[in-house]
Amino acid sequence: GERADGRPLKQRLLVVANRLPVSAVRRGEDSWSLEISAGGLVSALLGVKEFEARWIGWAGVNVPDEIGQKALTKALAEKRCIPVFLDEDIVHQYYNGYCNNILWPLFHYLGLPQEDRLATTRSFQSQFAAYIKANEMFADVVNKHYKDGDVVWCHDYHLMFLPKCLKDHNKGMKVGWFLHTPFPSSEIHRTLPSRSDLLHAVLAADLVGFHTYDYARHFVSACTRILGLEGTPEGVENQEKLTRVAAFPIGIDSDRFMRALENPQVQEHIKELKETFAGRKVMLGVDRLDMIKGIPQKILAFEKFLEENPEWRDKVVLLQIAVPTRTDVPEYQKLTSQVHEIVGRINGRFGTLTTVPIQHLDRSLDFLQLCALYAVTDVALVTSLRDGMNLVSYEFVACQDSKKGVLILSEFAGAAQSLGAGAILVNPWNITEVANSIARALNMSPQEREKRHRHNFKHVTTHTAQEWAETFVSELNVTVVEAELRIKQ
Ligand code: ADQ
Repeated sequence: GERADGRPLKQRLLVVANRLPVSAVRRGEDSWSLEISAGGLVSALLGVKEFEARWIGWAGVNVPDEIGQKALTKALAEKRCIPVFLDEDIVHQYYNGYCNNILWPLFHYLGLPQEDRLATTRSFQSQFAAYIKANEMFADVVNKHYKDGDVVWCHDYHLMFLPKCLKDHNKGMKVGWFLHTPFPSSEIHRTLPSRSDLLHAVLAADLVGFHTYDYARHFVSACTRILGLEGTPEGVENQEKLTRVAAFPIGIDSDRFMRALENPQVQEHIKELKETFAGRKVMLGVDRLDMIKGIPQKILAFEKFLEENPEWRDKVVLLQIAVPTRTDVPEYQKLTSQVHEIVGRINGRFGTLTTVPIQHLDRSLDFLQLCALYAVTDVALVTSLRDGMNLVSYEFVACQDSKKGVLILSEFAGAAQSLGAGAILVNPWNITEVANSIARALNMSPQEREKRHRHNFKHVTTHTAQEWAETFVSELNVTVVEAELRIKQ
């Protein structure tokens, strides 16, 4: 619907993220099949009724020809998605290179890759140039679709240049930027050769959001120490302009998980899983196979637990579901073999003819299977070395209202700030501490489990993804209005 003045009835929200929430498969010269992938962000925004969301992003495929691009654009329009076309070289340098090989590890405290330590190396500079170019390509698409009154919400470390590109083109655009990863200490950020350019580009936004107060504080410190700007409780003073900086902890669509548990197919899966693991306690890890998730550390802690608690050896199983990601990046290939080697060794050491202590899968599970698995789990193990939030811990809690299992959670996940009182918090680098926590979780009294679960369940069901998205966007609207008032005064 439209108003009399031609503006849409609901405020339009342009959500810009590196990847569109669809997977696209080409079926012919001008035909595509599309599948919506219901990640956290998608379900968050589906629930938001005040806004009419449109998605802008890369469809994850290389489409060099015009016929294919046209057909894909048309197919995506039905899903309210607008594609940004990136060619293979840009994807290699911007996505695999600058985003995943430089910013991702740096923001998770893993440092810069050795060969790129000097800004003078060609690869760093050309990757950074590709990063800016890619961000400009996203901006072009946003500018083409933007209408007065729209809100533009940019997501994540892939698009740190986007706020600047957008504001350079149109000062009046409402632009917000949200980071899904941690923002590291300013001492880490300052090692990045392009540290200042990135900070300035983000500061062009009206509102900058992070999962936790600590990340927001690190960002403000980086701006004051590296750029010499003024930090205030509101954000960062940038000459004539205030950029508002705040924490907006994400959540999940908890109802979607709880509804799924009532689905007959899920009930059937639950029954099968219970039969398969009868007589054993189930421990669960669900992660993208990424170095930040601390998977080797988790498995080594489980080994130590088995070593020290022989009475548990045939009474517990660890199911580790690890979805392969970024398989083009060599570090990720190395991690896969490292994990396989440790799992093989431990299963060789503690397995019997009929059972193994660790079942490791290199794949993702569909939503209904995942829910069933969460529901039958006794102890979930989240041992991220760093993690912006970690939604797996939230999803586990949402599915545990009848079982009341225990969550072991890394203190370096953003979720530790919200689920800390209900979970057993651990330092994932301390293998002994994690092993002891496994023993404690398996032996915990039902009363204590109930009490801890109540705390987390309340949090997860009241701090939802929908509420997160609404809060961010309404805060962005308010921020812009306040800024206009300040200028008029
Ligand atoms: P991720 O690093 O991807 O997200 P996480 O928050 O745990 O981490 O979300 C992963 C999602 O993928 C979950 O919804 C989970 O169910 C799903 N998933 C993971 N492994 C799976 C498997 N084996 N099979 C099926 N599904 C699987 C980034 C940041 C996080 C931050 C989120 C949201 O790194 O810190 O919480 O964004 O901001």
